[in-house]
Amino acid sequence: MTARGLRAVSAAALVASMVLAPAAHAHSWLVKSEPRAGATLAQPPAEVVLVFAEAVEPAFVKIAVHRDGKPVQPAPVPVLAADAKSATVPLGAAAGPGAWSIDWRIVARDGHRSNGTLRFVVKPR
Ligand SMILES: [Cu+2]
Repeated sequence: MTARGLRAVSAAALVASMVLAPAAHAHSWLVKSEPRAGATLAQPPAEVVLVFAEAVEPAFVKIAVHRDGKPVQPAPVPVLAADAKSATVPLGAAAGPGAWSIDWRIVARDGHRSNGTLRFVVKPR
C-alpha cells in the first residue's frame, strides 16, 4: 500500500471510530439487587433479585450462580418480571452459607450488552 493509501485508510478508521463511539443512551445495567452487593447475611436468601436500569431482552438474560466458587447445581433459572426490568433468581435447596456470586449478562432493548457480578456472603450458623 502507498503512503497516500495508508493515510486514507487511517483517516477512514478515525471517522469510523468517531461514528461508532458510544453515545449516551438507554442501555441497561444493574441498578440494585436484593441482597445488596457486598452484603453479609445471617440467613441464606431464598432468592436473589436483580433490578436493571432499563428493560432487557428476555431471550438474552444469562445468569450463573456460584457458591464458594462452585457452580450451583441444578443451575437456578431466572424469572424475568413482566416489565423485563428485573430478574428473580431462586436459590431453592442450594441456599446456604458461603460466598455467593451471581454473574449476570444482559442485552438491553437497544442491543447493547452489559455484564457484571453480584457478590454477597452468608455466614455459617
Ligand atoms: Cu446502549
